[in-house]
Amino acid sequence: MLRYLTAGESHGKAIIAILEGMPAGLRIDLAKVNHELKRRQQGFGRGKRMQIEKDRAEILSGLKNNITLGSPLALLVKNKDFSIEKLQKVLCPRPGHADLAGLLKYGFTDIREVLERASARGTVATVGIGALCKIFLGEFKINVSSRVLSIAGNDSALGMKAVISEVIKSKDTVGGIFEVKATGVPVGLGSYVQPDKRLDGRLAQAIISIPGIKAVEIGLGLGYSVSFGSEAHDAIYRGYSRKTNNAGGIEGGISNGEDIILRACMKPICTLMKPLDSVNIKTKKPSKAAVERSDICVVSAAGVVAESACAFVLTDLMLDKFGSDSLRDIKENYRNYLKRIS
Ligand code: EPS
Repeated sequence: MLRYLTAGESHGKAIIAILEGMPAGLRIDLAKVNHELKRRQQGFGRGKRMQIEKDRAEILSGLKNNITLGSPLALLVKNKDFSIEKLQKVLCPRPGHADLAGLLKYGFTDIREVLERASARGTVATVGIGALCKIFLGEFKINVSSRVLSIAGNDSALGMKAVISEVIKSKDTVGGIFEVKATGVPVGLGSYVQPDKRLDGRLAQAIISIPGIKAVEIGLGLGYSVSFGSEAHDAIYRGYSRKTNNAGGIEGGISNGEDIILRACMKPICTLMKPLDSVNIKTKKPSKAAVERSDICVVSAAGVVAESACAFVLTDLMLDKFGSDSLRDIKENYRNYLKRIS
């Protein structure tokens, strides 16, 4: 089983991740990891923090001569803005953020103690882990990518840019929809035998856990609700080929060999420069919500994070199906499997 744990606060010393279960014998190119971290920092509508940070990973364990040993990989990304001890208290919870629920749950008297860990800065860890998984998947010619489909309902490149520009001027924030696509995925990952083994269930869980993600659909998704069975399902032709992919590459919780396609919706960032009504947690009097440095639109960065979440799930299921100790053995099993189903 592939598993990971992350640690780190937004303005703490570093973001840390430990990945356990990666097989021995995989060459890790750190430049590829750093490339993914850089992609996460980009996109029109990013805030000032991204001009401060230059996210770069160090791998502290699990490698010898850049080859995995099968032991846990520990990844560290240092924060340049390490100001957690100096930052002032936050007293007015931002609607939509973890602020109020987190404060009440843990019994804090300063919202900063919630937001430091709830921050989407933690997605650095997801992307670091995802980058390692993408390197593994690359050995099997599996590729995971993403693209922004719309921002506030605008689906042209010009329209998306224009709406973000407007929102920057009006000091608001905006969300949108992105798509993740995985190509080269073999038939047979995941299973219908238990709910927690279903590929669609695993992907949905991994993606909706990304901060700000409010909906996930696979393939035709919500479109199934307005379609007839005769037009919605992907007919099977000679050589088990398909002319359509409404299923988004998954049938019965198992990859069917077509591209895996899913879409997710990200809500607008909830730190507003023109804040909503809130209540001061000390005085209990009405007040405007806290204003913190933040972003305007991060849909494209969320797409990069979702690629990583998807890469992790696919890697775990590849290891589940083809073995988990040595890359050489896994490749041999993979080749034999492809021969059997061809
Ligand atoms: C982020 C870092 C954060 C925010 C953003 C994502 O930096 P800071 O809070 O110092 O400006 O830019 O976090 C949020 C949107 C959030 O809600 O917490 C990052 O590295 O992605």
